[in-house]
Amino acid sequence: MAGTARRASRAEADAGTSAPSRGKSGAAKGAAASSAIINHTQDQDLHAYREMLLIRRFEEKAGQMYGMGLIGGFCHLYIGQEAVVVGMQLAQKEGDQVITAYRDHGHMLATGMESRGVMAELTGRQGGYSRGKGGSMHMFSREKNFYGGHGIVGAQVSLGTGLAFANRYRGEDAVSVTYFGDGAANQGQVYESFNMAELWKLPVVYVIENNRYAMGTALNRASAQTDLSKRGVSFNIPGEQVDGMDYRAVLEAGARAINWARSGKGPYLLEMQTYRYRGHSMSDPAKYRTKDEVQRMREEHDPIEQVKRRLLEEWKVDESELKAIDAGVREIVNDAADFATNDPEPDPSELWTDVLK
Ligand SMILES: Cc1ncc(C[n+]2csc(CCOP(=O)(O)OP(=O)(O)O)c2C)c(N)n1
Ligand SMILES: [Mg+2]
Repeated sequence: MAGTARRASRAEADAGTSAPSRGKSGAAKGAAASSAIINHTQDQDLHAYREMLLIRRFEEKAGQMYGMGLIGGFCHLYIGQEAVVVGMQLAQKEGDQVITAYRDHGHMLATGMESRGVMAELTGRQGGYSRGKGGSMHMFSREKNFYGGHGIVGAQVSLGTGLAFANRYRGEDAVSVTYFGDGAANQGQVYESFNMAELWKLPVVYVIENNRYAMGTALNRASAQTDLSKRGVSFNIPGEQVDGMDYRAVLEAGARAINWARSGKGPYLLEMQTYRYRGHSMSDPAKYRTKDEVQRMREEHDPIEQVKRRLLEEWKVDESELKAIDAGVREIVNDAADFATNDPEPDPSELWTDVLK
């Protein structure tokens, strides 16, 4: 991919918002990787606040840019689900792999991929992670161990299981963190993957992001068993339901699951109970649920507001500190949007590169 997107913008590096391996989060990450008992610290809350806010603001900006016609094709926003990827990323260690579906911008930012490169891919510019040829659903970073971005529902579950197989085959201790939705949980290949993963004790953590809807279909209209943590039972895969709106709960369960997988015990399943605030994609007015339902989730469970309240009321962090974080995040996102608006489109000769022959 083009060097422009790869380089951290100065604002991004200054604010320490991208990779959890940088700055203050290092200690938290080490603790999570070595033990299931997590000491929640002020630094960890500040880190999570910053990371979740970056995803939220990035997605809001992507929504605006889509509305302005700068982004073509489909665009699936992650707003409301931020605590899932941020908590899981804190539980991971360097080298662990991430793979997910099409609602993927949050996952990319959490792995430390740069806002500029992600936004420029959305607008189809040459500085994008796939040189502007992939768009929202086709972005990868070998450097950050992000394996996409997949538009075929459930397909990434077999691919993520394959990553775990490769880790085992090569004798590497990396864990594959494989995300999928509540809708994808009804896909056949998910269960073929579960069977192989347990049979061969592959190091994979399956993270079901249960945001209660698959396009316009509520979970209970499409699933006979709505406790998705039980979906691995007939394969002997342990599972847990987790409050996916609280990054601390995600981190604790994530650390347990990752330790299990890394220590050779095989796969582990986590059902993250979460919620998406926006429609399935930008073209979905979300008429299958009430405005009250969305409002209630925002008011009572918002993952960012929870942390903000704790920082102000329990940790007694000065409001000005949070305002400085907000300003830093806005600067990164505005910079990414400017870059993605002004960067040139790929040269026509790029039509003939990266083609599988
Ligand atoms: C194999 C396949 N079938 C159907 C679709 C159309 N489709 C795209 S997203 C989606 C819903 C998936 O919902 P879920 O897994 O809950 O993920 P969410 O969008 O909620 O993140 C469907 C049916 C598809 N992309 N691929
Ligand atoms: Mg869903």
